[in-house]
Amino acid sequence: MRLSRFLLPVLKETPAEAQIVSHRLMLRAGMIRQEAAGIYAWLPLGFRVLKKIEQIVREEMDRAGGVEMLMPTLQLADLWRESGRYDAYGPEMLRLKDRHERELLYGPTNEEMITEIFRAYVKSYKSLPLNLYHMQWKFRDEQRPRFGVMRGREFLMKDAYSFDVDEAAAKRTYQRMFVAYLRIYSRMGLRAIPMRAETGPIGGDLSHELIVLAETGESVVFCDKRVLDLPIPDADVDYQGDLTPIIDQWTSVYAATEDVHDAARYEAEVAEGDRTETRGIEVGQLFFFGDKYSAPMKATITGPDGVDRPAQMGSYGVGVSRLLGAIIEASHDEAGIVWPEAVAPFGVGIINLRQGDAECDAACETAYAALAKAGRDPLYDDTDERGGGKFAKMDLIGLPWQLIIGPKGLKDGVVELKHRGSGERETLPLGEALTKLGPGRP
Ligand code: 5CA
Repeated sequence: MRLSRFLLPVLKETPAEAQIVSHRLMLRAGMIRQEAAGIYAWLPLGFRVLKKIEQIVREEMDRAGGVEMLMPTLQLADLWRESGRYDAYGPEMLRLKDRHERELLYGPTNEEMITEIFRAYVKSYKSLPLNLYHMQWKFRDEQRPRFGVMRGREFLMKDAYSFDVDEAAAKRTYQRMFVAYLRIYSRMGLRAIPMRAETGPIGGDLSHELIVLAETGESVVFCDKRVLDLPIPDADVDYQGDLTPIIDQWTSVYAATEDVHDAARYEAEVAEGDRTETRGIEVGQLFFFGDKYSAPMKATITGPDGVDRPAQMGSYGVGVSRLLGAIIEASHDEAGIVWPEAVAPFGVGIINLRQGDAECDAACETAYAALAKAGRDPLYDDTDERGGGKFAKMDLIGLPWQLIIGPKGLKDGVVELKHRGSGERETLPLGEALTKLGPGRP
């Protein structure tokens, strides 16, 4: 991508309305634009990161046996009357009417709709387990939308819904999602800890929130700091096998949100020096709720014994748009964002220090073509802004690598390569820099 053909409206001033660093940096880096309270347009740079995050979530869901689909944002109120949640949900639900006076709502979550789809098509235990997911915009009319994409009113969620023949099978599905979630966040460079949690309006009696520790988080949490060192399962983890040892390892170390915190247990189980009471960002949540929806909505399954019973269900959410904020909270410095490689909007930024100079332009074009060919997604700053402004902008938007090409260096046959995370710089011939950045390189 050539910057001159892109839309990157970076702000020089710090926006006054933004209280936390991720919100400030997303606005300053031209990633999002507020269209109404808690409602954002995703500008090209932000959109690219959103897509990267979606793709990681998709790959890990598919690996764990998930099947992707897409449900609409608008739902019929009558569907929610079947589960009893239409009245119970309260003012967070955006309710509307169509031209025929039919009552609709903008979905805050999809348990009812997926249960309706399931009961229309699936009747036998032979079709189970089934784990359907989608990535779709949700609307919750939050009382206090704040912190940018962290607590939006419209936000992107990955929500998965599982159906099993009995409770034991449903718990195995829950375990598969537990493991998939460990991998999802770790691939984005985040340490998200599964913590025992309250179930709220989704319901059920077993739930974990995935929490990224951060001072700016909205959740108060208590954990044993040894949980921070537990190993993340490899990509070749056997989802068909017994995952209990992994789950036991993670759940035997104390980690709970404020709502379910057990002070006596905490003090008994956690050594004083390991007690960590802090705040965190909830980037996902797992729920097992049995027949809470399948019983009232009559989503029954014929078991091997010929008896019909409500399917055993769970749901599993990832806050896809919130994750941009969480990643930035965890990875930034005073100059701007420092994207982990896996979610960076572009792989390399090319800075042309003298646009219009034949030699500089030619070297930049060579680099641009080679990096594009190598699949490194270069962003070429081909504007005629001065060097200082280009450096500040590249640091702000946080691409992992910067390739700096100027007339002085080229006279000596060299360019400069800067690693955004460590700040390390290296002066080397262009060819070597391109080899270094080539396919398969970090
Ligand atoms: N149906 C279930 C799981 S599929 C569900 O709705 N779960 S949830 O309410 O916990 O939401 C899932 C995730 O969405 C949360 O963990 C959080 O990361 C994200 N989320 C929830 N509310 C918001 C919000 N207002 N803004 C941004 N992200 C949100």
